Amino acid sequence: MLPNFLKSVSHLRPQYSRKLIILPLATLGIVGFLINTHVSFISSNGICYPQTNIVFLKTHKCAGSSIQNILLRYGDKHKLNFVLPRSGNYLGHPSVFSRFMVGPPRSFTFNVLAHHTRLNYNEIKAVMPSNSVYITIVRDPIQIFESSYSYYSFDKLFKCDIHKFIRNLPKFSDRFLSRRFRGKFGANQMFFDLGGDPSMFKNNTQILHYLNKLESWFHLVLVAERMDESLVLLRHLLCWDIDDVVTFKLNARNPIYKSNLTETEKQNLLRLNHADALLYDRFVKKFDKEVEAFGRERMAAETAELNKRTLEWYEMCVSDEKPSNKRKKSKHYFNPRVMTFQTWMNVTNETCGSMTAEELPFTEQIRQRQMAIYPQSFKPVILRNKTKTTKLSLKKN
Ligand SMILES: *[C@@H]1O[C@H](CO)[C@@H](O)[C@H](O)[C@H]1NC(C)=O
Ligand SMILES: *[C@@H]1O[C@H](CO)[C@@H](O)[C@H](O)[C@H]1NC(C)=O
Ligand SMILES: *[C@@H]1O[C@H](CO)[C@@H](O)[C@H](O)[C@H]1NC(C)=O
Ligand SMILES: *[C@@H]1O[C@H](CO)[C@@H](O)[C@H](O)[C@H]1NC(C)=O
Ligand SMILES: CC(=O)N[C@H]1CO[C@H](CO)[C@@H](O)[C@@H]1O
Repeated sequence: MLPNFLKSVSHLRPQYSRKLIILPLATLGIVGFLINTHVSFISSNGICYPQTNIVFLKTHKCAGSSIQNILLRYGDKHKLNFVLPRSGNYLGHPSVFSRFMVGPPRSFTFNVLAHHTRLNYNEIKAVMPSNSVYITIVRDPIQIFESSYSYYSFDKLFKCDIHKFIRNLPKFSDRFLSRRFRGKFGANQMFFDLGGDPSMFKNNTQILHYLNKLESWFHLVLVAERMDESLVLLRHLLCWDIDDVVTFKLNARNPIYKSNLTETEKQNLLRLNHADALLYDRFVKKFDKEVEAFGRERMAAETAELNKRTLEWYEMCVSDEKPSNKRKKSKHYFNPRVMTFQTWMNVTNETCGSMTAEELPFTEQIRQRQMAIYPQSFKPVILRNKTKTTKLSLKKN
């Protein structure tokens, strides 16, 4: 007899063969126990079970595109089901995630959520399997703000360049400083993306309370400045192969647009992004502990191996890096400062294609596949009437 939790696992993952499920049977108990204790899925005899139910909360300007690419690749390869909007690449935001943004999971199971949304933990929990692994990524808030300033044209939002903006910080009203570009982008971006309400930004008690919640929800919080270690921890958490976590760091900011802030300017920006500063500090400390627990030497060996593998793939796949081209009719916010990878014309390896794929076309390809198999996994079509909106098929059950 299969124990109950195993039945639910085999039920949730029809795409995996029996063998894969039986093989780690003896260790599943340990894995099941370790699932809540963060980065140590591998049991003492070295057998672990590949995780296929994953929530990646993609924070803005945190190198999240690299992690997203890894998840899209893996999910595409293993025919997993994605939580996807009917079009585009946003699930809400600035509105927080809601189960009504996607079809109700009944005859199918969602496996991966890897697209931009604003966290509402309970709503995500309502559509994702209960054994999902929750991941997000943080980055130095000064870098995020500086990067956002050029990427999202904050010069228009705040009507001045970043240096003047910082100089005038004490003169600006709270209301002015809480502006968000397109309602989405502004100060304390990570906190905002992770579902924190801007009303909390100045209250330490509330910030710390929310950070405790985040810490209890996420199995692993990656650190953008420490991408190699992050990828190694991610690989072990998910029990994936090394090639699964190779990434070429897509969406990097074009170096010619890098600005140059003084130490004082940085300190002032940190005060503006106070909630994010506390968040970053908390999760970097936690990350340090996890690397420590993983073992420093073991980590050094594994990051070296990953870098070697990444270089091999890069040399095989990438011929050049160029600014991305504006796609006609794209609703996606376009910025010419984003670099993309060009692949060799003579290399046909499919993995090269997916490793260098941009988010939108890759998402579209996955959506088409999933739409053909599980059209009901997408938000039901809404018939719009002049006066009222009718939701179809949501009310059943
Ligand atoms: C901060 O939030 C806590 C808890 O909601 C509240 O008791 C306290 O009065 C707030 N502090 C300030 C300065 O608003
Ligand atoms: C592809 O073309 C490049 C440059 O022309 C060459 O250096 C490389 O070896 C070729 N790769 C393969 C697999 O033929
Ligand atoms: C792509 O390249 C990798 C690494 O060289 C290789 O293991 C894999 O089999 C290739 N895939 C195809 C479809 O040729
Ligand atoms: C639009 O609303 C009117 C009045 O309520 C109704 O008669 C009509 O059937 C509605 N059309 C659609 C397409 O739902
Ligand atoms: C000292 C220095 O390099 N200053 C440069 C900082 O960046 C601005 C533009 O972003 C340049 O105009 C300055 O020369």
